Amino acid sequence: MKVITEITRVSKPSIKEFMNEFVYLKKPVIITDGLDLWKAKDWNLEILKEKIGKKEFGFRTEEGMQSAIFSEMIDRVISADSSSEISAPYLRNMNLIKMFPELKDDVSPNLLYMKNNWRDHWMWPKSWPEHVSKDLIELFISAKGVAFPKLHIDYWGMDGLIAQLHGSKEFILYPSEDSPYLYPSPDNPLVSTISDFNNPDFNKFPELVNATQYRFQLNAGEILYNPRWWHTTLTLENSITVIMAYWNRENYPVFIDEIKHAYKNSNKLKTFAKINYFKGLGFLLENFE
Ligand SMILES: O=C(O)CCC(=O)C(=O)O
Ligand SMILES: [Fe+2]
Repeated sequence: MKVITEITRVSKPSIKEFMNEFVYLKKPVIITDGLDLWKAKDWNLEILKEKIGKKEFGFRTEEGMQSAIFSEMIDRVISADSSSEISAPYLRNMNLIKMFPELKDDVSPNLLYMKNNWRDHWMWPKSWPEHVSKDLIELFISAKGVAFPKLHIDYWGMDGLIAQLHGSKEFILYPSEDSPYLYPSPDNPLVSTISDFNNPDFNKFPELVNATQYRFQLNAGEILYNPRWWHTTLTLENSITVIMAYWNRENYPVFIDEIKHAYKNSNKLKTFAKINYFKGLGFLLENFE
């Protein structure tokens, strides 16, 4: 298996450069300084604890949603870093605006690199599909040593803008065309059945030798653009990350396929109307963007 530890890093690219050199070519990139206007770039765990306090909140786990008290969980994350006995769960995929509206001003204005995100167009529906609602910003908080559970490709055909606000993470990426070498699960082709990438079992997964792994660190203040590649993470230092879904002409056909699949058992007429609305919107955006 080829391992590449370099990823292109660019400082304040113009939106045109970002689109032409990365989005349309489906190439990942780290923008080293795109978060200047966000107060969130100065966040740390203590600041979030102070802002949110004892609020009850929900986070996603492999076993389903779990709820907890925010300040207590942050204390657990902080102590997990210095103790080998205490562990803290990955507080992940939290809907920032919905759950923590008090943080909204800190993640405004919209990032420059979200400018051509079709999701943000005024004609994009506000609340459908409901899992990828227009203003969704997902928040992730993790202690050093915590890993994302699976190598995967994101749902809904989305690309991702991943803003590292505090601490650092190691990212492992594989190009989307490496899918044949990554043993996708028979139940879910977007999730790989390989779990250990430090010491992969090449006897069990012989095709993996043909894949190209990109492995690099994402540091505080940086934004990673992931063009719908396979990805997973390991937290290197206590971390706060936000992720925003991104659609444009290059991944829109996959989005349309995914909504067709996801709603295949729903009301046929309504789904048909909605899919056609999205198809029409795609045509307009592609031709008049
Ligand atoms: O751990 C991370 O930052 C990645 C999260 C992710 O890929 C996801 O939620 O889809
Ligand atoms: Fe993901």
